[in-house]
Amino acid sequence: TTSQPAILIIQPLMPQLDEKLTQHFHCYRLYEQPDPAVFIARHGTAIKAIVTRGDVGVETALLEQLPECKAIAVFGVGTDRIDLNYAAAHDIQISITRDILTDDVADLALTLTLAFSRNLVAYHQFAQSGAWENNAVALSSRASGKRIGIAGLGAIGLAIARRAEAFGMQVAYTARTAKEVSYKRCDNIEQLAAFSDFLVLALPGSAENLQLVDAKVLTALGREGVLINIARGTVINEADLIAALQQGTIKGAALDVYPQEPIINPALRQLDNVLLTPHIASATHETRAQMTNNVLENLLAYFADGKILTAV
Ligand code: 8YV
Repeated sequence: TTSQPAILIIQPLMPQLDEKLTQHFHCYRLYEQPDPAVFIARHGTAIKAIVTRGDVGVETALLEQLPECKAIAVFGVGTDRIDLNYAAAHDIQISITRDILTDDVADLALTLTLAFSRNLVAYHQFAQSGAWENNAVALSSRASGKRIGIAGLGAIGLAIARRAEAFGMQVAYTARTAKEVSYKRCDNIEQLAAFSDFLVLALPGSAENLQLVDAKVLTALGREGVLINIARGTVINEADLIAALQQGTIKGAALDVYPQEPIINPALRQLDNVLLTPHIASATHETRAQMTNNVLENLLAYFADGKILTAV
């Protein structure tokens, strides 16, 4: 109804979340507008808050046209596509689904690591097709004892490190500041890559990390090295990665994120030494239900007393 606060939804959300938002707020959906500029000119001043996804964000040019919008609720933890300086300068509060998805994302990082080293997908196809009846079983690689380098030791990176440790792997990391952990800290990603059998990217997709993993880093990772990405596609120079995979500069890659989701570069899709998932690290029923509640509770708190709950 019109007495409910007006919020703007930037891109399609999961149906469960969209339904809950519709119950509590007057929802405008930017992605449904035939002419977004006309829509913003007409309704921009009515918008009090935005809901967006971690992987979608909000353009600064749009925020500039929403003078009454002082809250952004992110369905996710990524704020790489939100101008935090602009938000701070204009008293715009940003909430993220802090801590909720950490374990799921770390679980996927280890799932990819183990699935890659143990040839899980190829073995499944081999068994399911009946190929086993006429063919010898190929060998895979041991994961325990191997070196795992974690780029970015935030909550997710640390959860990955703990799991890798439990699997008997040797852990090293990079981070802007040293952490109180027993793991070896490397000065930069190239050094970490040189250390690693598995190089796991767990850093934000911020400007400073744009295409951080390039030909130099991949060469350092080496012919036996595997790249795992559960962060953002933008952290990798994709052309360099594809060349490295084609030429055997690295052994392989397991990826959950890509630069232009949901499009995956066809060159990447044609390779045998990749394991690809469609950005599902946080996509469990349990986590998505909690993320949904988090977004709703942050907005309800904001409209009740002007303060979001789980700030970035
Ligand atoms: C989600 C994410 O896939 O938290 C993030 O930043 O990338 C993921 O949790 C996304 O935000 C929702 O589609």
